[in-house]
Amino acid sequence: MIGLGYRVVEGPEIEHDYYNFTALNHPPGHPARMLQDTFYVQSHPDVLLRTHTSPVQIRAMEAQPPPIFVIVPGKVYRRDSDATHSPMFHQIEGLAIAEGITLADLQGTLLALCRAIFGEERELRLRPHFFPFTEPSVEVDVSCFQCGGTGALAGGGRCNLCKGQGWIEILGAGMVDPNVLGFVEHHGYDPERVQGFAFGLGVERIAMLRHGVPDLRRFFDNDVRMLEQFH
Ligand code: 2NM
Repeated sequence: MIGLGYRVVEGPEIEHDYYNFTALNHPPGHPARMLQDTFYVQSHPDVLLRTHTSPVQIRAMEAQPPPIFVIVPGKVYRRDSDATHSPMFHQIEGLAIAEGITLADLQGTLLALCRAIFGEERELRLRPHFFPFTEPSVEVDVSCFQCGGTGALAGGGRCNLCKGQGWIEILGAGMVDPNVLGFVEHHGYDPERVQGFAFGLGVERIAMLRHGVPDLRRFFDNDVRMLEQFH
């Protein structure tokens, strides 16, 4: 992403409701705001542990007028715990805002990112989805790097990684909703003049896929025998 002209930005893990939800176009009753999903600070009902790294992108836009190209890695927190969900995990989100940015730019950028992670032979598939902060929104699949996208293994059996589908879901993305830009309009983001895309991926999920790790919790046990396998 540095090679594509992005700058790495970090921000606070303890956030205000405004940056985590309101400025990201989550209406007042949105389910992600509920106590079951979000860790709130008991004495300060508007203060929470960030549930995604997107609030940093609002802060980045407040600090710099467009054009902006930023990539945001960091810890995020959700009230969820099983083999594929940890109450703390890591996300990487990207944001590109300028005049004339289109969904085609999003596709090319994600293709470069996904080929850098999973190999130069990979292809992408975009499926329609919904996120509060992007319109349109997509979920993105990469062609399976174990079976080459065929869904079948050399021996004749069904590929276990992609379950015979040939595709694996790796991230969410979309064109930033003009409502989001409206919250930073007074910092130079005129929704009638600039537009752009955003995307987000779960770091542990990608690492599990790439390295065949069966349980997400192994990343956080601090057992050096687990970590030493990946020199
Ligand atoms: C995702 C999927 C789609 C996203 C949107 C924004 C912002 F701040 F521009 F509105 N940041 N990140 C985004 C969009 C994140 O993660 C799955």
